[in-house]
Amino acid sequence: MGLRLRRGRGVTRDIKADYDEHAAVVTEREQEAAGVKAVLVSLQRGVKSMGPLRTAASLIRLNQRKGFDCPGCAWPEEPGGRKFAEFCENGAKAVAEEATKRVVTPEFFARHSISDLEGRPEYWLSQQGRLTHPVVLRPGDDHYREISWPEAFRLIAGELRALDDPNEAVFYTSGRTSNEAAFLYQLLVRSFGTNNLPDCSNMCHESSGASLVDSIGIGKGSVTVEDVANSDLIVIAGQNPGTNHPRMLSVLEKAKANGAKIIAVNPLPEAGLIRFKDPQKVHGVVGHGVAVADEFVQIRLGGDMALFAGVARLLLEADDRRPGSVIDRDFIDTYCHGFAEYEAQARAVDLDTVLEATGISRTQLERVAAMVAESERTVACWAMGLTQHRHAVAMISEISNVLLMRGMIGKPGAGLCPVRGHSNVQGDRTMGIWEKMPEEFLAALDAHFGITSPRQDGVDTVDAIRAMRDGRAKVFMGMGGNFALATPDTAVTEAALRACALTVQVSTKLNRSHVVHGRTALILPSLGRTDRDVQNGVKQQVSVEDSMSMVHLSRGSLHPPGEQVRSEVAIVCQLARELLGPAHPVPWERFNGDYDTIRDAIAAVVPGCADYNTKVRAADGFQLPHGPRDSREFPTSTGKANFAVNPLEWVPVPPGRLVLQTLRSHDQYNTTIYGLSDRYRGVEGGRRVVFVNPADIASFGLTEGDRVDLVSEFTADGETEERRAKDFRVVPYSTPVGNAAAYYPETNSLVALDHVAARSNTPVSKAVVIRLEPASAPDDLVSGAAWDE
Ligand SMILES: Nc1nc2c(c(=O)[nH]1)N[C@H]1C(S)=C(S)[C@@H](COP(=O)(O)OP(=O)(O)OC[C@H]3O[C@@H](n4cnc5c(=O)[nH]c(N)nc54)[C@H](O)[C@@H]3O)O[C@H]1N2
Ligand SMILES: Nc1nc2c(c(=O)[nH]1)N[C@H]1C(S)=C(S)[C@@H](COP(=O)(O)OP(=O)(O)OC[C@H]3O[C@@H](n4cnc5c(=O)[nH]c(N)nc54)[C@H](O)[C@@H]3O)O[C@H]1N2
Ligand SMILES: [Mo]
Repeated sequence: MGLRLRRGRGVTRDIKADYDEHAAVVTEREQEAAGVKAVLVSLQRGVKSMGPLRTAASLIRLNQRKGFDCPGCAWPEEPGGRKFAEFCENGAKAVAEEATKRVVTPEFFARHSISDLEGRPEYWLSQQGRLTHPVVLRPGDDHYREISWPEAFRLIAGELRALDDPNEAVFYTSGRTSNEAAFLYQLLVRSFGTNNLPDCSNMCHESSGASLVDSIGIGKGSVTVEDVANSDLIVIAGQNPGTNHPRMLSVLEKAKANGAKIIAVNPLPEAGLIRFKDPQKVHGVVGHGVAVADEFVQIRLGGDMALFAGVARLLLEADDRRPGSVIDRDFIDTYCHGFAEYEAQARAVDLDTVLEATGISRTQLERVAAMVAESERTVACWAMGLTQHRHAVAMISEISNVLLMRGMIGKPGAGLCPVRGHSNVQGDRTMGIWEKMPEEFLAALDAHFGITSPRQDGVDTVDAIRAMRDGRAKVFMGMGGNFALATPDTAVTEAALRACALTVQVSTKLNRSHVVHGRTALILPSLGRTDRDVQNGVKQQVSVEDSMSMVHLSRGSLHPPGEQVRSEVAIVCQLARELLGPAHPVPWERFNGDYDTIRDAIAAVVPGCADYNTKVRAADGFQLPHGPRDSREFPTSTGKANFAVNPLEWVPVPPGRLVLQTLRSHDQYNTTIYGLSDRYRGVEGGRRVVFVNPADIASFGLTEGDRVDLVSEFTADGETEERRAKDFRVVPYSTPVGNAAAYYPETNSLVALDHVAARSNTPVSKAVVIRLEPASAPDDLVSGAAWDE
């Protein structure tokens, strides 16, 4: 088998295996991210779905000061003079997906019954185009049919009023919703009488929030883009920026040009971490790109807590040798709480355990510790590779511990940087989309509007599924997103949604959540980020917050896909009016007609948003206050930054088993599959692949290209449950022995609903114990059987 392995820099492939029909072809994997090819791919995709004029009109305005915010990721735009093309290949794909000229009309639903749509893969569903009309599926009917907006609102209000208790309804939000729509949506839900506001964040950075609130008192990152660019050491753990945050690569390149070193901590040698070509720079186009990572730590899944605990011990020992050279005692004495206890634990960390948990060598551990010790300005970035573990919250706290020891919070060029996913997921939280908003927020909301918000905590995503499964919740409404497919335990979630009396999806595109429906189901078509939003004859703008707490305006400019498509703000206001009646104290009509009035209310209620309308109109918007970052003030229970003391946890691999992570390919946006090309990993034409270390393939008696079922094993209360995902192709890959990887959402069915992170309740999507069995019949509803470009 012509497979060459090079440790540290990943696998170099010279295999070209031609698999049969519904399959993936493994080609040369690309070692460099971005570059000219990325620009070409984005233009091709744009012209294919939008046509040349819409492509030019949209990409010119993407992330520009007078344009719209990219619906891709939450990485900030660079302040000051923005570059002409402030977007990336995957941002352009996200725009092409939304701005497509294809449409899904009532005639489409007349042609395609639910039974027909149920058999269609997710990829096919999303390719049908933008939703243009509100449609309803009545009990017993097999087709969605057109319904007028007023009738749709009456139907929802009727079902909601018929509930015994407002807590029998669940109101989900995905992270693309604007600040204005999010603020009004939570206001509607709380006016109705429940805090049941689960969101995608529950499956995403909830662990970061839970950890950071305890450590530094605020659940948001403590750095700006300038800090990252001016740091001298950047740790990137559990994140694949080349695919998921490509614009971050230009900032990393800038930091490197300023002399920064980069440590990449990842089980996989991801292309963006190894090399990057900035298409905006000539040398990026013609040269060989910049080697991003100076140190690639190929860690075992879930080993990061041990890595940072090991580093902490080595830092303390280095400081013993040269007192005062490593540990920032002034910072610790002035600003921190709990160091003595933490120090005692860190000194006792067993380094052999660290090497076993991480799978790295003693010399590499020492190199990493030395880099951390020598740095004067350290930034630590992370994403789903850390948040979706059972011990995610403690793992992230261990990173904060190391940065606190070195005084790296609230100092230019240094700090904590959870890199958010959805473009406005952070803003939605700021606006009150959370099942347990603090009393301060609820009290301000009540005082401003004269309502009484409920005080009982609501359900998060996992608890919402349990509530629907057990008949405690009967109405589901989704403000964007794809609840059926993004959540864990697909069979359980689907049954839970089907048990509802009513499911309502506010969506731009068709997805699985429209097919997996309650007794009655509604699809309400909404405008997206790129669309022009006109109310009362006046063009409206919305605002969003990025991963670094910068708030700014976004103005869509494209012609909407149909006359009937309404903005999320309008949908919320009109539903509220119907549900809550004309006597309700909130001025819903006024909000609907002029978004400036919503921003005035946000200014009165949301902390840090005073004078919102003015500040958000500044050229680059404004930055929300952040005590630790701005003035080393830590609003925690102790009033200081807290060292966290947690028992060391990691993820051992049971004999004969693999630990599987579920992750994104280069050609998808969460559950939306753009295409079947995971270019950087060298997989083309299919998605049902499982990446396995060649030594494991050999030890299981398998060979490359074999077809297997993935059978997950989850043990709770002494009982082991099994779940099966059928027919995956084995691909040899540079992943640690015992660790495997496969794509989300094809593998969500393997994640047990009860397998969640301690304290954040986030599904454990990055450590699923599986065994491989010979493949049974295929069962592929996500990516489809064949790829016919
Ligand atoms: N194009 C595109 N952009 C996106 C998205 C998309 O789907 N497509 N999704 C958006 C969203 S909502 C989010 S949250 C982000 C997600 O951004 P990422 O977090 O980058 O997404 P994943 O694909 O889940 O990748 C997880 C990475 O962590 C590594 N990893 C897994 N387990 C571990 C571990 O235990 N330790 C360490 N150190 N590393 C580990 C994996 O190998 C992989 O590189 O991207 C956002 N941007
Ligand atoms: N196994 C596994 N599961 C995971 C993850 C993982 O890594 N592994 N990652 C988790 C993470 S990080 C996240 S964030 C969640 C994502 O969960 P979601 O946010 O629920 O899922 P998306 O796939 O992003 O939602 C896509 C749908 O949103 C709708 N949409 C797009 N834009 C708009 C808009 O502007 N307005 C409205 N109203 N609708 C819009 C479209 O109809 C589209 O079909 O999945 C989680 N699930
Ligand atoms: Mo996410």
